[in-house]
Amino acid sequence: MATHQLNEEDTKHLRRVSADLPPSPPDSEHSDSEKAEADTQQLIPRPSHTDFPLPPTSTEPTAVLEPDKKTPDSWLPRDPRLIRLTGVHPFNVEAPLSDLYNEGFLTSPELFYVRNHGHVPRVEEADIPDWEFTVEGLVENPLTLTLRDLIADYNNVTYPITLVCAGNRRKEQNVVRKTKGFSWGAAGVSTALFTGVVLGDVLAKAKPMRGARYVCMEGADKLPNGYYGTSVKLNWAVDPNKGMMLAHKMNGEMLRPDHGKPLRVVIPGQIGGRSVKWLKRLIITSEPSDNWYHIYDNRVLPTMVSPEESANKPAWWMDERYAIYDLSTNSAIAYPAHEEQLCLVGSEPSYRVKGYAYGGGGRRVTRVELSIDKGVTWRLANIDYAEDRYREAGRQQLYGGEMDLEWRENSFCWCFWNIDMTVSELAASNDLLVRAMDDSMNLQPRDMYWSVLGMMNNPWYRITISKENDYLRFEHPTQPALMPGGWMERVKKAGGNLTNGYWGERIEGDDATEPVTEAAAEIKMTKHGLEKAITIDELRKHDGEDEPWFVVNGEVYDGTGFLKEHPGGATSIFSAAGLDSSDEFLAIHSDTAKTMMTDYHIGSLDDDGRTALSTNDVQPDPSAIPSSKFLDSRTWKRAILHTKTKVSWDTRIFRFKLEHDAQTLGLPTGQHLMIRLRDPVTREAIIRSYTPISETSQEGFMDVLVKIYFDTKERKGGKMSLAMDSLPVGHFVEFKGPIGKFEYLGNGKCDVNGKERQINTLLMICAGSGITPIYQVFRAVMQDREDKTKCVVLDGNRLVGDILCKVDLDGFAKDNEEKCRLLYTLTQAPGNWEGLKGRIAAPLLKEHAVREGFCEGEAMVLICGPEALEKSVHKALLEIGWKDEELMFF
Ligand SMILES: Nc1nc2c(c(=O)[nH]1)N[C@H]1C(S)=C(S)[C@@H](COP(=O)(O)O)O[C@H]1N2
Ligand SMILES: [Mo]
Repeated sequence: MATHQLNEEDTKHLRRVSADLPPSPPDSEHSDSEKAEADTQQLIPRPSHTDFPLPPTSTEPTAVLEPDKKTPDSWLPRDPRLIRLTGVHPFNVEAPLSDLYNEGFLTSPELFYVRNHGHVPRVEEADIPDWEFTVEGLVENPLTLTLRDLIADYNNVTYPITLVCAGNRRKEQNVVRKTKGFSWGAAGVSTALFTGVVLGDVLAKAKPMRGARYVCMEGADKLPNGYYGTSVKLNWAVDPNKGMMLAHKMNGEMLRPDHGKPLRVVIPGQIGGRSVKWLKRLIITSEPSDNWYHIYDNRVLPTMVSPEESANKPAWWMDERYAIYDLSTNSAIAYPAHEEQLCLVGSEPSYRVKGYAYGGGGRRVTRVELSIDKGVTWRLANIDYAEDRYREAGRQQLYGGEMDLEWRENSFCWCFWNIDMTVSELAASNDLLVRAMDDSMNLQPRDMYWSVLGMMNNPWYRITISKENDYLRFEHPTQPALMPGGWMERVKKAGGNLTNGYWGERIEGDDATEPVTEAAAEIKMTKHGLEKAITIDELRKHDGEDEPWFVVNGEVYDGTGFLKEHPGGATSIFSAAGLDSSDEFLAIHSDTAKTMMTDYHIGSLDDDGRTALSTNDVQPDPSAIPSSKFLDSRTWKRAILHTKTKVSWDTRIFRFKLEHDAQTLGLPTGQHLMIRLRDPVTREAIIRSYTPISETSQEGFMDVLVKIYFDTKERKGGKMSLAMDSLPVGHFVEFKGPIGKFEYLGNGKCDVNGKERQINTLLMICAGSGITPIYQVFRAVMQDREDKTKCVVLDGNRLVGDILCKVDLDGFAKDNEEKCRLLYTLTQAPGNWEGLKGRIAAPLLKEHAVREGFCEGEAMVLICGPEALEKSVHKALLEIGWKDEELMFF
């Protein structure tokens, strides 16, 4: 431990004499993986003192990619090879597994996986030396340091460190049962040489006080739930063996923006989520971080806790026992690659199987084993620990930091392994399995431990082998993101139970019925026995109003049959035609609606079609001339949150900027739009429909009035409204529309589900925020002097203060006494209240929603409120004598 502590003299000397090595050596060695093989295959002489891996040749991307142009990261060039795991934004990516492995032990920054919870904070070149961060909390000597001070006043060190996202290999969990996390393949792992200052040295300067136990860290990225932050234990942070550092360089160059430029924490051996990027604050505390992302991210809850249970009981998240720190032992096969083919005729007699492995908490991988008989017998693979070569190199200067791993026993990097197998034994087997063990004998399990966030997935990595004519074909378990492929999906589709202990295969002699799995509990929306493959071209022929087809979870449905009955109106089906509408469909529909889908199921989209659709989730061509109307019924469009105005304690007006100043929203009066937000951590889509309150002719922006349903002791708050409330200004939201089966055309003319109708009276019944669609129509009638339509508004609320848009409503009513009656009713009316009292129910309706006096079709009732209210109003109105055709529920 003492060996790494250099005395003053030493460091001064080192700093003076040592020049930085160049970022990449001239035409550097052969790829590291090749070298790994050479090392382990034969006895080779001890490497010379500088024979440790240096970074592969790297080219910093210079072009901003098309998809990024419409996001807050539109200034940031990136590598197009990276696979996007969460649509376009935020940027969460992994390299194709073969590309990652081919890079060798060190990964170039442009291919290094990225996990961003939101936009990337931007720092100007000139401001980098002045980047400030603080050390505060339970310290005797609080510090505010600039990056310049940090680099100049402290010793700099350089170490190779592997970072791994806790979600690495999560796609496998998602295939078994959907978790709340997005689908990482097996390339959520990368290694670099990090240069920076030992965290303990900075903490020592700040002098933690008695009682201090945790180091909380916070980044500069403001997210919907605050700045990203988390914590680790203080006693780890001050332990030189743990290697924690504040890094400013990666592979010898300044950190790239996606990786925390200009300063990040690097916590070796632990899940990547603890390594806070764009570091602004270190806060020393007596308790673990209370940051939202510390609590609701990076945990492995017990396997029986379902997504619903975890959402309903926050206590599961608060339990620090389920927080994860050290990585779990893991390994994966890189070669054979997914869909690699091996020709049986004329090929080499043996094949070299290769891959990576890593341990957690600095524990070394001590064995990697492979099986070709389903885990009955195992063979030892050769392991190459490139990290050892840095150890053997002794003390070196590298990239302006001291590199000295000789004294440190920990292994903080991945290792590469390989094993030769004969082609004939591969041909005789159905699968190839790998597992690793560390020096605490932690062995990767056979079975998956499923959990709500799908983290730390590390069962044996299995690839299947199938024989096709003269070829062997290999399949990995999954493909990252929404990309189809992999044996897991295939087995699941064929009805196999992936959790039966045999990877979903039927075992001979086992004719017991399959255990009931969670998947079986999902509502079946497909037609039994229907096996029809549909191509993307066939689907695209049905993207109009004639026989609209749409896709949910890869299955194709014909919407023609329910154009008339669909509660969302025919437009919502037309707008899904030819597209993948899984998100919207699943978010909005009830189990009953889902069951009805079997009747409309007409086939399954083939694999090429699925790929084509899944990569379709990009924004429309940004070079196209922006249209005069913002809304597009067929694609989600983004608008940036411009301002938030607090109207009352629980109501806000959100103003969104449209694409350009002359653009209007494009929402017909009486119609709605859908808003889509993604839960910043779980990436789960939340979709609700709203009616903006800004005028339809408004240019450049729109206003949406939202009532926030906060959590109370009795019940959970509203997912959507809480997510909206926590949105930072500058963040985008997605919109799609218009939807709805009612449109007010003016002068009493209405369009109801495609049919025009002439009325002379509108009765409008609403409660709470149900006023917003009503308000649109009401305002249109009131503002038009020519429009003689009579309006009666019955608006129910609890307190006077709860009445939304009251000033505007009153203003319109006052100017239009001849055609308008505005009735408010309160359930908790104050003493001096002159309006109606009581809830909107039969007695009130009998008095104010009289049917008598109207001829057939002369009047319409528009109703908008909570479901329970709509139901009771419906019943009461029918009793009063209204007909269903005269009622319109929003
Ligand atoms: N400030 C900040 N730090 C962050 C994150 C983030 O979104 N914001 N993501 C974390 C997660 S979950 C991981 S896995 C790593 C990823 O580091 P990388 O993007 O450099 O690979 O950064 C961590 N640090
Ligand atoms: Mo992560």
